[in-house]
Amino acid sequence: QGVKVGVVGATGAVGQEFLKILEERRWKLGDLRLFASERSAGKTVRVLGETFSIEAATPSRMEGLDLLFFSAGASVSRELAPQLARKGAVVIDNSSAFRMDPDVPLVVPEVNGQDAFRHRGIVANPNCSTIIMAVPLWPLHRAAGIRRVVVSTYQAVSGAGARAMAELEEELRAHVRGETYEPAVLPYASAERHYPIAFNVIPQVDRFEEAGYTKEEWKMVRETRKIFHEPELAVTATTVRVPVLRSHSESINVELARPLSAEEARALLREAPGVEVVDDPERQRYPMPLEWSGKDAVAVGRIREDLSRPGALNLWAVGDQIRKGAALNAVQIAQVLGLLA
Ligand code: A2P
Ligand code: 11C
Repeated sequence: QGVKVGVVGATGAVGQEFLKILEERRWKLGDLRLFASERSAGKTVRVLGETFSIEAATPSRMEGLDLLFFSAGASVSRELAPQLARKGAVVIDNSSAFRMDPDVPLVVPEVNGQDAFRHRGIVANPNCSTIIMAVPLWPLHRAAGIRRVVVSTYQAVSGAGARAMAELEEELRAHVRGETYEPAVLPYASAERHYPIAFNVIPQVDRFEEAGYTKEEWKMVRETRKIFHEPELAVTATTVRVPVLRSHSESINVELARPLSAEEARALLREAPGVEVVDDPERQRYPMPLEWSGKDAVAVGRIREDLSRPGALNLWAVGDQIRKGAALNAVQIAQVLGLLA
């Protein structure tokens, strides 16, 4: 008995975090199988006191599993997820492959958990920056109606993968040694030009798309509209990479139809699921990525009225993008569906 779980991309940053959450929660599983690319086949991993062999991800090997977590990139998801869904498995997909597909629910459990039940075998997990913004904005939207959101992100290098983390570290080491280091990963691996991230900020996350917005910026706009069921919601984003290893931060300006005082907003956010208010300027308390890594909640601080515009508020949100921004959100979707309990 017990649910039979597969993790596709088990050697990656999100897959590893997923296994960590499984260990913490100690659910009784019927089976646990770990998949990655052929390069990793045969490697072993210790989970829940047992040794597991990594298997190459092929559909035949995944037959019979009930619940699959995919975090191996959009092309792997596109190739494998629909076949598995057709055979009756539930796939929770962390890639961007199906997020905007009208037949696939895009779910942040604190916001639109009920949408998960409309799945036809695939549920999509949103982009990390979108999740970190959606969790604290939703209670404000419900209480006071959002008119417009202006967000700027401060995104950790781990969002761009293990190679980007190594690049930041190598650049710092080279600097200390008085040497130069030629960047090859950021802003994204296949970009024409690469820039250093140490002692720098790069106002480009992912490739450029229409209207001068990056793909990451469009994700924040389009995914938020879908999750909130507000197809016209006015959202504009500037996404920026900063020399932080883990956890994304976001400066959010939100204009409300019914003005809220900073104190009212703070009270709403204190009650909101998935949010922790860390907001005490007198004691210099506000969320920072260095202390927020590894935590489940999205932390919100610097809550204040925008004195330039009546009815608008400023917030500062920080979330562990590998945890709540990816692995934990996927686990919570499985919990909503009653597949992990
Ligand atoms: P592998 O370690 O074998 O390359 P990250 O996003 O942290 O880079 O992780 C990506 C994850 O996706 C890794 O577990 C990686 O496995 C896996 N992966 C990459 N390509 C494939 C593929 N073609 N089939 C299955 N898993 C893949
Ligand atoms: C980053 N947000 O920080 C990206 C990574 O759509 O799941 C996650 C991409 C995604 O670079």
